[in-house]
Amino acid sequence: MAKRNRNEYDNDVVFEDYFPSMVEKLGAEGFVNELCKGFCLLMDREKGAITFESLKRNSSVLGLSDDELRSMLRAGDLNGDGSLSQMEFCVLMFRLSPHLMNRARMSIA
Ligand SMILES: [Ca+2]
Repeated sequence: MAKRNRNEYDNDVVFEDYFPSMVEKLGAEGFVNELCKGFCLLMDREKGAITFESLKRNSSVLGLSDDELRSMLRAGDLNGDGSLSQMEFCVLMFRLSPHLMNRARMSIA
């Protein structure tokens, strides 16, 4: 019986550990696409943005405490509306990984 290995977003995936190998594998453009998928997983579907509540629902996946979730929100919330838009989320993820940012800039430019 052939087994398909498509469940890359299972609960045991740790985001930060996953980044470098993902960029290797996907290239910067593919990495951004994966970020967008990550955003869709984490966002509040009614608001279309990541909120503290929507992060909290996924806190077991992220492995972060309430305080860490709050500081993640604060760090990424550029316009101060208390939630992360898709753009803010991508910017935050890149900021959390400075060397990835450099590589992405090189391949996008
Ligand atoms: Ca915001």
